[in-house]
Amino acid sequence: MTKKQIDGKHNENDKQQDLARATTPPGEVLTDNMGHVVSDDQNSLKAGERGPTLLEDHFLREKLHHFDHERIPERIVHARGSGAHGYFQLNESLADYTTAEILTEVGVQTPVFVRLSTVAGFRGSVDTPRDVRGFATRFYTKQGNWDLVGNNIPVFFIQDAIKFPDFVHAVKPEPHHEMPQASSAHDTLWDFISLTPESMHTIMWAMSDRTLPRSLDTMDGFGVHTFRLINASGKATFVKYHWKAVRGAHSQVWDEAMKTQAADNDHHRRMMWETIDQGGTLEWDFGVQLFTEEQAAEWDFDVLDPTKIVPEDLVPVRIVGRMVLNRNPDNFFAETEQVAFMPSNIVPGMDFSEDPLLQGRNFSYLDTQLSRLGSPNWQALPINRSLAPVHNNQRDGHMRHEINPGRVSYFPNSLGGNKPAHDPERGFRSHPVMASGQKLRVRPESFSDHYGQAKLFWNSLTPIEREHVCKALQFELSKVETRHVRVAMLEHLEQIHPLLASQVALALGEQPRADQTAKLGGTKDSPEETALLATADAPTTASGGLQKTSGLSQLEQPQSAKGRMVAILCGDGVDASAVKNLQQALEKQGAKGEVVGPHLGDLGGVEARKTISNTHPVLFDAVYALNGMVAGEPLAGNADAQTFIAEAYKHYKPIGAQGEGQKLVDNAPCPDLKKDATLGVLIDDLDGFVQALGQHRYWNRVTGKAKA
Ligand code: HDE
Repeated sequence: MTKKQIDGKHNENDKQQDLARATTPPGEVLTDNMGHVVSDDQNSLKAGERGPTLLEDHFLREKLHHFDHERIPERIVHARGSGAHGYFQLNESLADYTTAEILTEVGVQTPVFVRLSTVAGFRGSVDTPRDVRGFATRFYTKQGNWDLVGNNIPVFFIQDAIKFPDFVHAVKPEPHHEMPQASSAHDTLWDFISLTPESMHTIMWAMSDRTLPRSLDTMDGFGVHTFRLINASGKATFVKYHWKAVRGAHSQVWDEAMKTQAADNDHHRRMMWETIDQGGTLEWDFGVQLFTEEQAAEWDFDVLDPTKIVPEDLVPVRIVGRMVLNRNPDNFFAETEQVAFMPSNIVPGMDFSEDPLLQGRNFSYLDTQLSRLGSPNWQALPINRSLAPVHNNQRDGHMRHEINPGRVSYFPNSLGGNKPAHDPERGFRSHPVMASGQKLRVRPESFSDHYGQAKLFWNSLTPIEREHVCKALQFELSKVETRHVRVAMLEHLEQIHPLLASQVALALGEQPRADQTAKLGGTKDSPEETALLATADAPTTASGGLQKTSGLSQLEQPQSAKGRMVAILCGDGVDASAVKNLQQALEKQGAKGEVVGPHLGDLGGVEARKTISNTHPVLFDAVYALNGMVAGEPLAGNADAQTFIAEAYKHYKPIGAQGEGQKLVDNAPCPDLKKDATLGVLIDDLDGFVQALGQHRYWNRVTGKAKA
């Protein structure tokens, strides 16, 4: 049995079993694609030992033919992604709102495949640029596939699908020189944004910490659009879907994200792979915001507008289930690359809303699969096929896999007993939404407030998060070469908050508004700056009367050490029992300690699997210093190890040290570093260190006093 065997966790209709039918075990003997045993596929057939290759060589031709056609077009957006299998389990029934079995059958584990992606970069780009992340989930339900194709931020840049090609052309690398790769910091994107006021709320999210996730399982997910749920008596309720990271949503800081790209292009993908490979899981709570059409009609924003959230202070998120990812794909191409999500994959008991972005997506995803996967039979690929049986009169096309017996492929028919038959009871029925009116190419007036929720977002962030937004805008806009684009953006920022606009103006060499001239502190991360950004909330509109709301700041997140990676810095002759104690203490909390030594292998009873020079502090959540020697000198004197500590401090990460390790902390080239437990530097305090991991970052290092 391979690892595709049933693990007892999933329901009867197990996708694992289904995929196993398509999985070819490695063979003993080499054959060609028609099953002929091959005697030699390393030398082509030639006329004489040194002669030309013969066209007759059908083995050569077949091998090259297949190779020549191995590539398929990558996704036009979300090209770079990583996938994993798992299950979804409902813990609270939503039967009052829907007939969808996946949302009513408590305790059933439904197989899922999830693909998490960046948006702008190509398939071979990096994992940690500043970018929105795709969060696409396929539920293989008993009623057919349900795809929830969302993002890690709850709003989108445009309000109408017809603008999507323009937006994507603007954000992708510029067409004349194909630069920059996987980055939004360039003229065409900001030109488009500056001319598209509806993008202001989303651009605030894009410039926030949300777009620098620490790992794939420390980001939340959002269905973005308003959908409908339909109950047994045909009543519709509006719903917004949420994924809340069980480990909490946490981010990297910008300097760290940039360095991560250099240290490991595949950092997020590798973390997800290794976590699962080592028996761990990635987990999210599934939540819904439920509200009626009547409630929605009361609010000063339109729930059909995808640039708006429904603030959690208006409608709390009700957690009703959990998703667990626990199995890596067997083959990246067959599963992660060929998976084809579609927002139009919904099941009875659900329906769309009239959100014009969603309506356009329902066309676009179906359409794109044809150019990416090459045939209308892409739905029969193992990763795409439904666990619910498929019967209809669709036939033929390139690469047809099914063999449909009989002569009936039409309806109505008498020759086949009028089958497959319609089933009005079990079948999908659109909710009878009233729709009438003139044909108009317009945007509704109710979509016209573009700054209200941008302000709500700004107000709801903590000072340190505001500072990060401010710095991101300073960085991104300073990369824009065209001055009028930069200036146009300042005018928009002015509408969100004059202080924000002024701070960005200063960095761009523009004149800040006269009453907002307070300078940035001068030094990076200065107390003055943070205090400045703590001031003055903006008045909001389009937010249901709220000034700020919960659910937006990442610093409200749960504190847990689970999944945290700790670098244990040590040298030859390290105190092996100290390493083991630390590792055990970490494991107890679900964290992991990786020994980082001067070389690979044995350090004296402890094995180093990473070295000080082959890894980097940005790849860890915290550092713990112990003792030992490096090339005959004490670890504390090693410059690279000292820098390791300094970098971790600079990125606000917990630092621990024990015994001799303390000297390494003393020697770190970081004048601000204080051995102060309240700043997350814990000396000879193992328990305190493990607890500190839960806090993720010590933002109070910025101010020394101001609270995050
Ligand atoms: Fe997508 N989007 N999108 N998008 N999107 C695609 O579909 C599109 C939008 C999202 O891991 C493409 O199969 C249009 C919003 C994710 O395979 C394409 C519009 C949200 C993924 C496409 C949007 C998303 C895609 C490219 C505006 C969050 C990756 C390949 C009307 C709610 C799925 C593909 C995966 C992928 C079109 C806007 C999320 C071209 C036309 C809003 C997570 O069809």
